[in-house]
Amino acid sequence: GNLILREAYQPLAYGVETVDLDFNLDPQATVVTSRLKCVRNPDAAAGPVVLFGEALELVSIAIDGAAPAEGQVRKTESGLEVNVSADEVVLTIVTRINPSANLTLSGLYQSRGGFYTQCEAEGFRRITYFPDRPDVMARYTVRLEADAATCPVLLSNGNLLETGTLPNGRHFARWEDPFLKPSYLFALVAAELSALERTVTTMSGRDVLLQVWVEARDLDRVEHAMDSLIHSMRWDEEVFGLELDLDRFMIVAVSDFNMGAMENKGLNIFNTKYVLANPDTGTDLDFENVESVVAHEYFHNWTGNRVTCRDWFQLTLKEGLTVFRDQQFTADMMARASDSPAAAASARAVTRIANVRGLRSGQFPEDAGPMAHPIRPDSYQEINNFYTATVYQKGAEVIRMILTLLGREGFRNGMDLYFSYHDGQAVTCDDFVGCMAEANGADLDLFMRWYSQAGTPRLKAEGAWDAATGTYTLTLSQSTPPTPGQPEKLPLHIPVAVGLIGPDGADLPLRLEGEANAGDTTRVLNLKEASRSWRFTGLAAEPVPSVLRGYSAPVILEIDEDDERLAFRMAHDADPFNRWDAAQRFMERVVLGLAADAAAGRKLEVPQAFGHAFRALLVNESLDPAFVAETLALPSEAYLLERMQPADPAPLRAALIHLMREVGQAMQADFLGRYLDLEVEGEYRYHPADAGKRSLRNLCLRYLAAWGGPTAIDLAAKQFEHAGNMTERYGALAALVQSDAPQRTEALAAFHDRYRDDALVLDKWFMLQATAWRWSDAAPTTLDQVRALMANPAFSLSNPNKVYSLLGGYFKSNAAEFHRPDGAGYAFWAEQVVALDRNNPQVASRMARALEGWRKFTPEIQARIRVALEQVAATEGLSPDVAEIVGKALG
Ligand code: DPP
Ligand code: ZN
Repeated sequence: GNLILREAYQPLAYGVETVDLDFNLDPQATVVTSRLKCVRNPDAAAGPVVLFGEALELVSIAIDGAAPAEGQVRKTESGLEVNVSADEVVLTIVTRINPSANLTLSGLYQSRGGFYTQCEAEGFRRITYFPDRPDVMARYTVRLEADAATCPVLLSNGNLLETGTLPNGRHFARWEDPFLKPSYLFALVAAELSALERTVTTMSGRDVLLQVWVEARDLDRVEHAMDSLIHSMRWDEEVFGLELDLDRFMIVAVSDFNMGAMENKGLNIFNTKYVLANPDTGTDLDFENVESVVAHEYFHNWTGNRVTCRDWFQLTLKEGLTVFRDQQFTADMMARASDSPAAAASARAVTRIANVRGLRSGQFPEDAGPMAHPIRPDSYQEINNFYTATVYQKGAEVIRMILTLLGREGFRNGMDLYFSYHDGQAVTCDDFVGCMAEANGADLDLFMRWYSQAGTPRLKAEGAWDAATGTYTLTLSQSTPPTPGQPEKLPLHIPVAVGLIGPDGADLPLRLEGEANAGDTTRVLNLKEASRSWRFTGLAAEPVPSVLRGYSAPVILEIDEDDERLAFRMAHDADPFNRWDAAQRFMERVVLGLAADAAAGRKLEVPQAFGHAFRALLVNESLDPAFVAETLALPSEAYLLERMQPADPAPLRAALIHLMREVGQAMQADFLGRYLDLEVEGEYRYHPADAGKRSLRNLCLRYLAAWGGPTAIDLAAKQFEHAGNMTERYGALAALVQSDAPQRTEALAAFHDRYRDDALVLDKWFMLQATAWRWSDAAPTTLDQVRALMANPAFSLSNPNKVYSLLGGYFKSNAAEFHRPDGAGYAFWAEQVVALDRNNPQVASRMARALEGWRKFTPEIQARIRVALEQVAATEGLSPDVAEIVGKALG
């Protein structure tokens, strides 16, 4: 593949000032006329006008209204080059494209009869020839013309100028975006849609029109997305002083979409999965996801759109920052809905826990494999492969550390300075961190290493107690393992929040050596070197350290704690995140111990101390149920496989099944008791208090079903039958799927019948079956079931959501079944990756990534995976997307 280097950035010789686009929309032959006013960039080296183009038929090109001279327009590998001598030139380019044949879902494509676009990162060049780079910012006007019957709604960015009817059943609309934008933020929609509308007043008193556009039959599922949008607007006004800058803001839902959603200026286009939710079709988690994705895309209007990225290496500039903003928003929303300060703190912690779970199961494996890259990568072959957990989630953690270092006010001052300097510009991560530093007089030079160093740092914490002086010395050391292309690592600036717990379980006021008085009970220690010690004085007894509170840095904490100490922190740690983490550490230890026993053919026994600590949380009614559910939920298999050396999915699965069964059986009365107590009365509402109860009830049900006693199965079947909302229905089905009971099949059939015409809900049905554990060797293999489900009429390889649910579920969330010893899972993977790649390389590449971490497995497993990787790598006509993934995996 072609390697693009960050260091090779050069501005283009010509930028674009204005773009006038005219679309004559037709399924097979859409004609795009583009009028570009190109202007020489005084800061760039001389050169031609560079235009990128892909899968385009060039109809004509005119230069200042005239036909080009011989040799003036040159075809290149990536598009066109136009030689001009003037400082300004107007290019008129006519291209023809075929949206109905565009199965890549990048550029202009069709979904259920409508026209939609996706231009990030490089889709605009599949619409027309253009200097399709984020550092080319221009003003756009757009005219759309389409068939009025099939496409009654015509949308583009910005403000609507004019609409009208035309002969032959056609009609048109003209739009103008008053703001400068890069081409990746262009969008159009032409389809048969209906909108939910609201008019709201912004902080400066302007009335703005909000619309959520969906198919008419989905109008009963958009209220929540609209509420989320309004909440997002208010939050950005209150927290960052940022106001909506347009008179109208639109969200459009489309069922065929590669990603979650896209922040096109004034016209966000969303995967239906992140718009549609009502109590009958969406779980509490769906409601939460809709709220956070709506917020994420809305927040991009400032962090991404008003200030954008100079080049795609800077992607985390907008994504890390915007994920950070949506995580803060979610935490605030959860806290606001809580009815007491304690509930609010717990709700915040639950949000934080979910974020860290995502990081550990999604980003840690990436950082430990062949795709490991810094949050600001140095090179790529295909930019679509770099919309990663590292750029997004770890990027958000890096922004969060800046907040920790500067404080709320300092962070806000840095943001204000960033917008005052860079509004309307395409900038770099250095520009952002530079503003944070300048606004606070802070030195963030060392901190910048987080942008350039890949790999998950290990943070080692060791304590030494000196009873004679009442001094506790905490030594923190760091190291980062080598990653591809980065054999040596340097120390990072790691903020480590620390507390000390006294023997009675209460936090101790902290006093560092040399300080006059004891102060707060949690302190941030700034580790900037390979190793450093801190001495806490004035202590009466040996404390228990609680390190990395709130998960103050995206590292792996290595600390020697015996079972007793973990149980102590599970019971007492005043930092809810660390209390949860203590439970996770204990579970991880138990599961990995059981897996080692299973691998060695030893008898499996769950340690008693673990059972006691687990039960103490389960029956603790003073804790927020949502928090309890998090503490008792197993770490993800993906994360556990990273922690197991070498990784071996079969004994790990045996260990997990054994643990759930044993615990479910041993504590059946407690699970049942909590289950019965936590019933939520009344009409469904999406509210953290209710959601927390449902979450813990569903967790109890899963443990009970894992045990599998008849009362447990009856309970699950009853919940399924009488469920008043999707959270309960899905929770019951998820529990039943983890059993061999006949009710499993009945419930799956009933669920399918009820939602047979509901694509989004069926995604859950596909996913549950693809990810289900096999509780009995007599059950059909998951691979056989996945193959059978592919033949279901509701399944389609060309719909990304279906692929992510069924194939993605199997490849990425069912390790033991996917890595079956006969290698049939890998052969199936190779077959599907190659088939997908012919139509949609982005989706294929995501599936391909399921095996990139193959070197962590046992040698026998590696040998089998290698065969499949080599098979895909040897396939002719592989996309650059998949080629980069398998190439790096084998490299
Ligand atoms: N820029 C988009 C987002 O993350 C990419 N899908 O919101
Ligand atoms: Zn984003």
